[in-house]
Amino acid sequence: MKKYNIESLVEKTLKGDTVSTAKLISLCENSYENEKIIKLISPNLGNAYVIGITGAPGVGKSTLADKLIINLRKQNFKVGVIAVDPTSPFSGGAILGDRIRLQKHSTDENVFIRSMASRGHLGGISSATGDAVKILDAYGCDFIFIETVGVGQSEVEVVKNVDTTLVILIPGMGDEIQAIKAGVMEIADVFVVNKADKDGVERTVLEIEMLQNLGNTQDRLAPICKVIARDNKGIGDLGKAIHQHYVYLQENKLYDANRKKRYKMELKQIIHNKLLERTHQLVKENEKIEKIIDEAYDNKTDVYSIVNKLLDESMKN
Ligand SMILES: Nc1nc2c(ncn2[C@@H]2O[C@H](COP(=O)(O)OP(=O)(O)O)[C@@H](O)[C@H]2O)c(=O)[nH]1
Ligand SMILES: [Mg+2]
Repeated sequence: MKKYNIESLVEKTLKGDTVSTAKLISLCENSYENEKIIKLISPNLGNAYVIGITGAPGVGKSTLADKLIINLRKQNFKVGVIAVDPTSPFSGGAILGDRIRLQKHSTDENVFIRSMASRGHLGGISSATGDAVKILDAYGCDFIFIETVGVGQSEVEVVKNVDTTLVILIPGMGDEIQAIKAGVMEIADVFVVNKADKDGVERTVLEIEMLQNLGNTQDRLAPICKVIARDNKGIGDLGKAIHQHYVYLQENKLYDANRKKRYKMELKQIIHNKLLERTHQLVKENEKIEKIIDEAYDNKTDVYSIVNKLLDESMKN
């Protein structure tokens, strides 16, 4: 791989250079120098407010993000978007649609849009998006949106890494709401019923309320916003609901607490990945391992003693 001057890329990113920012995200995505990159930008992190947008394909996540961005741009905020693309070939059309829909902003240097494949990342998509969020934060974004299809566990992990999670539903999804409730009900900070131009909006709202009342142990009920993203209707109220969630977090000392919790999760994840890497290294085919296996095979030593010895040696390095 080509050699990159990481220091210079970081310096330019901190000054708001878009090309360097995109390059750093790509490098991190490929696990190239990501430790160095994150270390260098760390003193400049923590300013961006991160919003997750999750929901089934086609519910209008991109359309909604687009409208929220327009509002934020009117207030002169700098915005980043990370769209986690499902790699399923069936969603090819949706991905293309996304690009076109969000393209409008591509001439605006205060809107940075980035697509990421949901598979093929060494540390998992949540760590890949985590790094991208940090880089966009360093780049100077005030708000960062992460759009993800709320289906798999890994996507749920992604939205656990945000300040406010929007769960998007549309009318006529009764069964789907039931099906997704387990994973999604508790991560929703704000519910959005999009496509409120269609029949069955009140029913969907009612279904959400029923599920909320069922197992609710939280002291805060996620508000339900009815919007027509396509026609820019209800976006102002949704913006207010997001802001109110931010105020709620601050007033209840949850803003920092949640971020610390996330930091702990990230620590665990990185330790896990590093140990896994080390595990592979430890049992890699080599003379030493073969000798150990021979000894174990001849009952000269037991497996636990071997493991403890290997781990001790490895930790010293
Ligand atoms: N009827 C209606 N269609 C909408 C609305 N919002 C978005 N759409 C359409 O729904 C389709 C999917 O939107 P998209 O934003 O790509 O959904 P995503 O896959 O969740 O990102 C597009 O054809 C949009 O024009 C809405 O409020 N009402
Ligand atoms: Mg989309």
